[in-house]
Amino acid sequence: MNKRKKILLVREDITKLAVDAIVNSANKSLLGGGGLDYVIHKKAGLLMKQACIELNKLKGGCPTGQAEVTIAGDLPAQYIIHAVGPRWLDGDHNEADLLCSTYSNALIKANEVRAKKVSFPSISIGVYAFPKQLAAEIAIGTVLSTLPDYSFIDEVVFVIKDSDNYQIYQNILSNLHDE
Ligand code: AR6
Repeated sequence: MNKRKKILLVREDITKLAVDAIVNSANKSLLGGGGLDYVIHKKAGLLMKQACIELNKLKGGCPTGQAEVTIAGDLPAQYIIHAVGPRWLDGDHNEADLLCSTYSNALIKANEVRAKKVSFPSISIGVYAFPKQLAAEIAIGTVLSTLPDYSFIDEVVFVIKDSDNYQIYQNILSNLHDE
């Protein structure tokens, strides 16, 4: 990968980060829900909510594996990329490919708004019950393999709230460094 590009791991609350774009674990309606989506909608406030309502009216929401972008409202970031990950069923419903697309499409949207620094949560591993190890491998693998394609993005930060999941990311990233 281009030496200027960085992938970082932090244990933080993603809503506190003053980066160019944070990614939200959204649902197809884009109108908010539980988990991180709830917190982001609550903290971002009415203008961001209004932008989601417009997208819902205009495009009928967002299909699984895709992403849409709005302003970040009252959050310190500039943009929110609302990415819709797959719900884990049994592994035979294209879940892995859909999660891969979710990360790629979120990066495409972030690059479109010329974001330099993009922060991702662990998409789909909460309410959508995706297995954590596989989700982390897909997240890191997709970002690593596609990051060189984006002209504006030069830093991706994985923002992990829970200690067990943080450990999973740390193990994968340190194994990569050892290779
Ligand atoms: N900062 C970073 N990560 C967080 C934060 C935070 N402030 N809060 C939670 N997480 P989830 P999903 C982590 O369930 O599985 C909603 O109803 C959390 O620990 O929010 O993609 C939507 O509307 C977990 O690891 O998203 C959808 O319907 C991760 O964020 C559905 O849930 C994602 O957990 C999406 O489910």
